[in-house]
Amino acid sequence: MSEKSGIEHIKEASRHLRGTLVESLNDEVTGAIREDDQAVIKFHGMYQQDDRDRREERAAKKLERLYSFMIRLRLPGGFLTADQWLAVYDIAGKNATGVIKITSRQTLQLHGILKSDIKPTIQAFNKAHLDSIATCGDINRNVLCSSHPNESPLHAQVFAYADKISELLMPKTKAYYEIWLDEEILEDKKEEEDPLYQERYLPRKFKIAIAIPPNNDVDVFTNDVGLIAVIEDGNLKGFNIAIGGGLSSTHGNPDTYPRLGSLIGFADSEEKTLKAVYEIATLQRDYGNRSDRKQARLKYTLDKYGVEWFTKELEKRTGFALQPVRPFSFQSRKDRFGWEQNFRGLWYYTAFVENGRILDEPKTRLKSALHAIAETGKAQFRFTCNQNVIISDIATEDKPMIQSILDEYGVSAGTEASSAIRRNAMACVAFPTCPLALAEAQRYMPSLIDKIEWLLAKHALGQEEMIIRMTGCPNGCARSYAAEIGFVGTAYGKYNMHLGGDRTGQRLNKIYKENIEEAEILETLDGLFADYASGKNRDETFGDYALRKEWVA
Ligand code: SRM
Ligand code: SF4
Repeated sequence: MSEKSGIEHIKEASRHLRGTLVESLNDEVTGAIREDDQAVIKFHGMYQQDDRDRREERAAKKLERLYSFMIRLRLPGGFLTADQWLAVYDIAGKNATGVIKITSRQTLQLHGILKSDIKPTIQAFNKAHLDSIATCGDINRNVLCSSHPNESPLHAQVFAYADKISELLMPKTKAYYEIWLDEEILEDKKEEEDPLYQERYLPRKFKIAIAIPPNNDVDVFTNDVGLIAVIEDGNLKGFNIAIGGGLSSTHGNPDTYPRLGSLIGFADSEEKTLKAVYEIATLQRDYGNRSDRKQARLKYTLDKYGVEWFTKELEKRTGFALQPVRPFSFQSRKDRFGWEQNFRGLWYYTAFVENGRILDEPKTRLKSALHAIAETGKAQFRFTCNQNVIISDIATEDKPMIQSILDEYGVSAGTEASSAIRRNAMACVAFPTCPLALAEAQRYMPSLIDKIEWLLAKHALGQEEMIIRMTGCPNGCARSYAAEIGFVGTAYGKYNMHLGGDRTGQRLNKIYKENIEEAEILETLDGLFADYASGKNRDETFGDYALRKEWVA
C-alpha cells in the first residue's frame, strides 16, 4: 500500500473540515491563512490566491504577496432569483473586485476578497439564501443541468435533479455554519456522522452533469458522472449514465490524460438514478487513488479496474442491474442567443458574456443592465456552461420593458454584433488570479478571436459556428480538450494547438502543434482555413474535416 498523500492527512485531521480556520482568520499579521487551512477552506468553496501581476513589485518592496480569496457559489443548475442577483451585485461591489465571473460550470465566482471580508461575504450570501458549500475540494461539486428552459416541457422535472443530487452528496459537517455564520454547534454534535464522506472525503474532486438531448451544453461526457435524460412519448423515462469523464492532464506526464465518460447503462426511476449516483461516489471513495493526486480522479480508477468490473461492483452496491443504454442524440452544444419562448409562453433572452466576465464596458454595460433588470423583479437568471447568462421566465407583457433595458445598455447590440466563433468560444480565468496558470487565457482570448475572425472572413468562413476554447494550463478548466480548436497554455505567450474535437462534445481533440506563439497560431490557422474552405463537404464541421484530412490521428 503506497503512502497517503499530504492532503489525505489534512482532511482526516481537519475535524470535519474545521482545521484551524478560526485561528487563521484571527491572525492579523498576514493576509494569508495557514498552509493546511488552504486545503480545508476549499471544501467551504474558497481559494486563497494572490495577484500574480503584482508579485515582483511586492517582492521588491519586501512585502508579502497580495493575498485575497476567491469564493465560488453553489448554484445547482445555475439558477438565481432577481433578489439573489441584487445581493450578489452588492457583495461583488463591496467586498470583491466588482467583476462577477460566470464559470464553465454555470455558477458565479467573486475574486479579490480580503481575509477580513470573507465572513461578512458569506454572511451576506447566507441572507440571500446562497452558500458556497462544497464548490471546491475533494467532494461533489456544483451539479450542472442543461440551462435552456425551453428544451422540453420536462425541463423543470429534470432540472430538479440537480438540486436533489447536490443535497444527496452534501457533506454532513456543520463546520461551514459554525465558522462563517457563527452558529453555535453543541460540542457533542461536532463529531458529525458522514456515511458518504466519512473523515477522508473523496480522493479528488467529483463532478456531475445532467444533459437534456438534443443539447449537450453541459458537456456531459467530461464529468465524473454524466446523466443523459431519456424522454420518450413526452415522459421522462430515466437517465443513461456515463462515468469517468475528466479533462486534466499534466504536460510531460503521459500517465495523465483527458477522457470522455463511458456509458454504463440506464436507470429507469428517480430512486435508482440517485442510488446509482451515490454508490458511484462510494466506489470512488473506496477505490480511488489516495497516494498520487494526479491519478486520483474517477477516470483513473475506472481505467485501473475496468469499466466492466466497476459496473458490476456498482450493481452489487445498489442491489439492481442497470438496463441497456437507451438511444439518444446530441445535435449541438452551443447557447441559443437572443429571445426564445418556452412551452408555457414565458420568454428567455440569452445574452453573450465574453468569457463569463460580467462587467460594464464602454459599449456594453452588461453589469448595470442585469442590475436594472433584476430591480424590475420581472426576470430570473440562469447561467450556462458556456459562460453566458439567460435572462429568464419573463411574461409576455414584461418583454418590451426588458428589451428596452437590453437596448439601452447595449446588451442586445453586443450580443447580436458578436460573431458565431466569439459567442461559442470559452477561456478560463488564468492570470492574474489562478496560481496554476502558465499562459494568459480570458485576458488574451478576445484579441486572438479578433484576428481569427479576420482570417475566417478572408476565407469566406465568417458564419462558421466552430468551437474554440483556451486554457492557461493543461487542467482544462474551459474544456479546451473538447473543442474543435483547443489552445492549451504551456508557457507565457505559448500554447499547444489541438484539433479534431467534434461539435457536440462526443470526441476529444488531439495535439496538432506544440508551444506555438501568436504569429505561428495565425499562420497555421490561415493555411488550415484555406484548405477547409476549399475542401470541405457541405455541413462538414472544421473538427470533422481535421480528422478526415488526418491533421491529427
Ligand atoms: Fe478548474 C483548478 C478555475 C472548471 C479542471 N480551476 C482550478 C483553480 C481553482 C486553480 C487552483 O486550483 O488553484 C482555478 C481558479 C482560477 C480563478 O482564479 O478563478 C480554476 N475551473 C476554473 C473555472 C472558474 C474556469 C472558468 O473560467 O470558468 C471553472 C469553475 C467551475 C466551477 O464553477 O466549479 C473551472 N476546472 C474546470 C473544468 C471544466 C468543468 O468542470 O466542466 C475542469 C476540467 C474538467 C475536469 O475536472 O476534469 C477543471 N481545475 C481543473 C483542475 C484539474 C483537475 C484534475 O483532474 O487534475 C484543476 C487543478 C486541480 O484540481 O488540481 C483546477
Ligand atoms: Fe487556472 Fe489552468 Fe484552470 Fe486556467 S485551466 S483556470 S490556468 S487551472
